[in-house]
Amino acid sequence: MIGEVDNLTVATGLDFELVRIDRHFRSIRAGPLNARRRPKPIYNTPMLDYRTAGESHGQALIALVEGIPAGVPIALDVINGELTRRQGGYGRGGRMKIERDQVNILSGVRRGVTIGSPVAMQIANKDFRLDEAPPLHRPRPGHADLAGSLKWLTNDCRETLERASARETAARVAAGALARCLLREFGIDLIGYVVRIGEVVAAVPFDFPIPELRSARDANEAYCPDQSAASAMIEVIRRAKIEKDTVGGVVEVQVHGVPPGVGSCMRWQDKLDGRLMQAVGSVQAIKGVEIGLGFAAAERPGSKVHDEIDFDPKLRPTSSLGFTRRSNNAGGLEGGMTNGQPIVVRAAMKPISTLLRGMDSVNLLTRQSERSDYERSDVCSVPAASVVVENVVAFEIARSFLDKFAGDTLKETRAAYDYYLQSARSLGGMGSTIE
Ligand code: EPS
Repeated sequence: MIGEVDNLTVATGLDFELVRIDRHFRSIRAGPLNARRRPKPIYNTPMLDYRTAGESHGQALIALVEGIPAGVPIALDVINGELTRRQGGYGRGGRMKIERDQVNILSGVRRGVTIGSPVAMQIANKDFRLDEAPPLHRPRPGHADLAGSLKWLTNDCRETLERASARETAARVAAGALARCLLREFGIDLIGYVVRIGEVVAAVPFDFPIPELRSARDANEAYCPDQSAASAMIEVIRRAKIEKDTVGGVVEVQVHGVPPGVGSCMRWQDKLDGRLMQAVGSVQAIKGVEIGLGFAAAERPGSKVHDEIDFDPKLRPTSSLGFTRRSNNAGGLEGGMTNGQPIVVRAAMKPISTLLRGMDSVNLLTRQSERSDYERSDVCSVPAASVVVENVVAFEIARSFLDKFAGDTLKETRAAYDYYLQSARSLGGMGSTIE
């Protein structure tokens, strides 16, 4: 299979192998010579992955992250900071007053740095009463109660709801925040915020620097950078609470600093837009995911959708490599790959399905019509969802980033990244292409 091996030296001073698998599938694996004599198969599963375990009122939530390279400094304050933000936001219920979500790293990290082994993280539940929690027989429309009870052949909705609960998102945030520790080594930064609650829509400029957006977002409990929209959003949530109802909304995530070429158009499984949609669409209560202009692109002619291309040599050091756009309607993704522009993902969250006023339902024991059960819940957790989606997006970016810049160690990943950027910057003009 291996056609040729070239060696070259790049700015980092490391030697590299260009491993040509065959004419059609070419894989460039960068790393110190000898360390990577055998190329990895191209069709391997994504290197970085995670699983979660735990019930809402079980002992703890667990996130198990595999495939993070050795040598990544882990900032506990970053992970715990994201967990604390996830607990907050206007409209949260009583549970968040009980819990103090903090991660306990059980494996994979030594003296604050990853060592290449799986990273197991635990978030203890203070409200641990799984065995004592009462059964629920009147499924809440919109929750997993009925579908899950039918699936697992039970009349007790609790069997399903304990795992279906959005409490699990704490583990996802921990995994995503861990992945951010890798991303920040490469200057990749993210921000998530709320752009809509019910009918209140915020105006958020997409070309603002992240630090400014972040301080505007953190100035209110709606997690929305537009202060006047934030006040109106809080009012909508307050009214919903009085009416014993719930409200949904839309969150948006921007990712800055991702170089071009992350993701791929070669296999549908590797398309980064598809991966983002799957990951974000799997977050509890998310019913729609858009990239860039999203559904609005369908309303416009092509000339008003596609982002025209310019070249500005001054911007060559940035992730755009100098190829600037007059708009970012593609949301940073073309052909399933990053194009160097900020990535923009939006997600629509339905209103929480536990309503204090209840909804019409059926008692699973009697099959008679009754109002649905009430469990302690939130009136609105769209602000919390902005934190969850931000970190879920972070994980997917890190996963695709490592697919391109694979390495057992951060040093190898950095070398692959540097090698790629150096090569990409020399494309065209006076530079040369890689043959
Ligand atoms: C949540 C914990 C849950 C709910 C909420 C999110 O805790 P409890 O059920 O004990 O109140 O507050 O879950 C839901 C809204 C849901 O429908 O499952 C959390 O940690 O985010």
